[in-house]
Amino acid sequence: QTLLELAKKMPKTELHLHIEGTFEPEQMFAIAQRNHVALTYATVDELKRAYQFESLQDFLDLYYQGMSVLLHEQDFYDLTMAYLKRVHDDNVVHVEIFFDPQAHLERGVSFETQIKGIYGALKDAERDFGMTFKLIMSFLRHLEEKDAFDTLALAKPYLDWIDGVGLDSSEVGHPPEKFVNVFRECKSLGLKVTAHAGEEGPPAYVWQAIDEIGVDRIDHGNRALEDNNLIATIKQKALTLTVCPLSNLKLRVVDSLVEHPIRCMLRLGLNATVNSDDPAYFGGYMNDNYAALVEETQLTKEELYRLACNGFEGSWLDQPTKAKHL
Ligand code: ES4
Ligand code: ZN
Repeated sequence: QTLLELAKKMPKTELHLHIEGTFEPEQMFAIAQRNHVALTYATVDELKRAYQFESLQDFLDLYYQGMSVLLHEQDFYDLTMAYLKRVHDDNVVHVEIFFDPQAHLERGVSFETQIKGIYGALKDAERDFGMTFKLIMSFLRHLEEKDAFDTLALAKPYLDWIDGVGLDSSEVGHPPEKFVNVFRECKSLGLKVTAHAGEEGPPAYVWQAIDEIGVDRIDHGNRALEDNNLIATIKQKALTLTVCPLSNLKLRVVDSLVEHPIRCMLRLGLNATVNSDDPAYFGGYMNDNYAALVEETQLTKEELYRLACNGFEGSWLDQPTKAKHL
């Protein structure tokens, strides 16, 4: 069996996935039509041609536009279920997915509408596919900390459904320290904490995520490799990095997968994992990310196993459930 076959067949986790980033153009047009809302693009092809990004912000502009057709609980259910079905085929057995409540609240879509749709699909996938899941509410870092506190208040009735909180959107200019107080409150409520750091932002932002926020893991973390003390700290704390190869390529974080830092992270003893981030926009789901690594880098069988194992180890599953998957 080839490495590629092995990569496709092995059980995998997805720890860095924005549910709004799984919105495929075909489904986007279908939901736009049934909700009687207009998209800026006339056809699926025209929309797909716009998926050429020079930076994170380029992508985010389209990402917020795309999700604007999501209005009803059924829309959130359909979006989530389409994704879960798709990655069930990739043998993803555990998912930890982000949603961006503030991006929908500002359009008048209630917290309840969003979470009932998303959670409903997750529960159905658990029943039908044996998939396990965690749900992560992410704060938009381009907004103020006050807005994050308001969102947390809306989430209070649903804390049984929410396992953790994250921090995403435009990184540069919005350092983790901007959100220390709200993350402190989240931790006191028993929520796990993660943050996007070191995707475009400097090592200082990764330091803040660790020292000031006290994250349980780091989303991306690419630029942590610029600082040897930071590498040593991530290793000493055994923090998992949720790395997204095709995302990094599409958003020009790396020029090619040959120079992608993920193998370097493994060599340094860091707990790197493979994830798809926003698969509908970045050209691939879980197995596409693994396939690209196998084909473009000189990935070994040991590294392949290590990446998959790191996914289970870095997940927020309890030990018995992890063991059941392996
Ligand atoms: C995101 Cl790749 C990435 N980075 C930051 N925020 C995001 N939201 C959705 N995808
Ligand atoms: Zn992300």
